[in-house]
Amino acid sequence: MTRRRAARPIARVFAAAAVAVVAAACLAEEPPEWVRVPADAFTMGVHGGSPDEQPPHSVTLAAYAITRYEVTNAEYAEFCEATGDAHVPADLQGVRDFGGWPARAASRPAHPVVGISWEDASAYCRWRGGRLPTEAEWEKAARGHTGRLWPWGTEQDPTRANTSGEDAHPTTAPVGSYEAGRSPYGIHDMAGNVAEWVADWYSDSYYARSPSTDPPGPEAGQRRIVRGGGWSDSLMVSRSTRRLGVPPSMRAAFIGFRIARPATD
Ligand SMILES: [Ca+2]
Repeated sequence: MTRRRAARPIARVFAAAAVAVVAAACLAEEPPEWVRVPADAFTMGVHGGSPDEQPPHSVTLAAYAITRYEVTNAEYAEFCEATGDAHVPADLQGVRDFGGWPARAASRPAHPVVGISWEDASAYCRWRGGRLPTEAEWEKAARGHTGRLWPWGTEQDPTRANTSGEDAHPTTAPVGSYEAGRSPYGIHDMAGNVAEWVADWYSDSYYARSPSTDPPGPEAGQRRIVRGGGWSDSLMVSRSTRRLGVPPSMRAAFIGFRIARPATD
């Protein structure tokens, strides 16, 4: 984990200039693209996976919307410009080719934002008028109704997602780079690229007692959940049912997020 550094005056000048460039570039962009997921039931969890993925059980969700892509550096830079130092991503100069912030946003605007905590992600979602998806909403958006293991189906195909077994992108890829890896709802990068924060606390026994309608997750816990695996994970870790609990303060180079909100129609 990288600790947030206090910005010195010259660094603040550079930061303001770089953010201004990024923000100017963003003015002409579309707002986040939303995908509506209709109200109905799906199977959550899987036989034969890790113990915390079992038992598979039917879950019915109200209609909701979720963003087609992971939140990008350029989108997150707008948030930083509006909120100052409160939610600046971690400096990742020691991690592969990521570099610091805001230089990272300027050099890789279409890549998913990384180095943000669960609270950073939650605050961003509120700022955009949404929230993090629940764990159930995330899994339904990833695999649909047919019990798929990955968003595209049950075939173990490393060319359909940015994971550790795929060489075109050593770390993150621009969001939406894997057209053939889309979920049944046309949502991108639900396997790989960055693992994604969801709203719920983690409990390894939750599936045995969770409500069958709109499960909100445990009331309390020590870890939050990330889903879908990232660029440094194997394809097996990127399965749509795989659950990972991590400290909510973790600000890692492989964790990002996307936004959800209630359906409006
Ligand atoms: Ca992802």
